[in-house]
Amino acid sequence: MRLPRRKFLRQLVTFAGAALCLPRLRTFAQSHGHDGITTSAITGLAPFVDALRIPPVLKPKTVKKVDTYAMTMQVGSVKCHRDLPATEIWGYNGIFPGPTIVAHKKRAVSIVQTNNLPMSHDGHETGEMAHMLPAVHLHGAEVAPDSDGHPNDGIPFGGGTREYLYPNQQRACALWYHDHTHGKTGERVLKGLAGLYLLRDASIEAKLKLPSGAREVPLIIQDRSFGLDGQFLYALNPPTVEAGFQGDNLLVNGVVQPFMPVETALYRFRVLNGSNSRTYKLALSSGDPLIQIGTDGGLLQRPKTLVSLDLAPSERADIIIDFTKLPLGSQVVLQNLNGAGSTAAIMRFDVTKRVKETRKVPAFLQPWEELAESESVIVRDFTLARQTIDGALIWTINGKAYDSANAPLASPVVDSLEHWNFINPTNHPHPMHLHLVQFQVVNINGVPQEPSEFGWKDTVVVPPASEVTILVKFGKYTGRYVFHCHNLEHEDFAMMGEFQVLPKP
Ligand SMILES: [Cu+2]
Repeated sequence: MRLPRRKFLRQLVTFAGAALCLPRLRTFAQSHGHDGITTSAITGLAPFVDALRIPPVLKPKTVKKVDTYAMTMQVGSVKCHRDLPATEIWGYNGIFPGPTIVAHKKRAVSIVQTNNLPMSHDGHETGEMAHMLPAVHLHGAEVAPDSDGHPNDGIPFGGGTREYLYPNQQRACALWYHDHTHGKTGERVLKGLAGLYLLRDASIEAKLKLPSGAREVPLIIQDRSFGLDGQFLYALNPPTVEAGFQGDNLLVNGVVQPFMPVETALYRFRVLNGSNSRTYKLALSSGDPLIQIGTDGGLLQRPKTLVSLDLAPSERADIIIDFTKLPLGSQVVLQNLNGAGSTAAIMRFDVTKRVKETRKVPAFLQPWEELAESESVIVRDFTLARQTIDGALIWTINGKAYDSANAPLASPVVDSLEHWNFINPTNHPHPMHLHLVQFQVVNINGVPQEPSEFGWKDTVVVPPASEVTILVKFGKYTGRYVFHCHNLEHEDFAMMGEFQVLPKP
């Protein structure tokens, strides 16, 4: 769907104005502070009373050496906490979070997505809003444009389908698939449309003897607020458009502050911040370190031993926690040092069984391939701004609100290197995400960085009043892709642009 700019801006105003008839809105429960926190009607949920759930791994049907899957976007129901009624969700295959896909390097995956979501969720989605068709984006993937979930490539309601083809030629890493409806991403991801996609490379991971099987655990961290009826609260009021939605309950894999029994062993956690706008600072209550072995784009060169780890929306961290030295009965809380009260604790590990651990954290993980800066030819500046247009607050890149009818903001050439400077004069952080590529962080506020310390990234936080420079290598794919802030309310309110990769002249 291509909307002329004026029409798009009108739609934005309508969207902002339409907040009062958004599904599941509970106006009595809304906070109007400036932090974007939506206050639950149900407070004081007891932490650590429900066990961590692990999203099921979907089994592929294999056709001609391509792992093929079929998924259906549909309404489902989930118990997020012992003391909450069931919550209605929108999920891939009707579950929250969606099923995990395990893919293998150099082996393609095809996923046919079917849209059986309700066209009129609560009778209010009419007119232009009803035409916001869901697109599925595999975050972090190097794919052809028609499989990237561009907002123009939405899947029709009423059983429409689209096939996404993922070649999996890139470095192994944890990716995630999620809804990418323009103007509705925040609401639809919050309703549950997100899942993990683990791309493995047996030739590297087996040699490292990393914890595996039941000791490799996905942790999708999200925040939600609940109405008295147990439903997710979501409203686009000025504070949430300003700061992004923040819930006052922390969930892991769809469960409010779960507990997880562990043995005295090493565990590998594939952590994803799947929240709309909340940034976590992870730490262990035991004072033990988090050993980070990977980032968005795969394994680091060497493990990093961290007292705490910051994770912005859509960032992933591959971490090892060593429980070997803890006495039986120990309880270790995974904390959020950025939080307070109900948002200070994420989950708890309970040491319940003594075993002998033979694995060790490898000293070296994989060789680092530094992009050579001297080859970089093009430098582009992107200024991130908060603006008011026609009375509505929106977020822009280089003065432009996203509109797929706009000319691309950048036109790199295949196989070229570019410096992209993100300049953030606002008082909010913006986790900037580029589709298609993994990049390297080379400079922050004029200070050169050691890119290997950051690892391969597809999302980088640009702090308030800061400037971050990344080095990007555009590969073989040509065509139009988006880049945007991954604070989903900022994204929905237009902090998104396109780049068009051109063939060699
Ligand atoms: Cu932002």
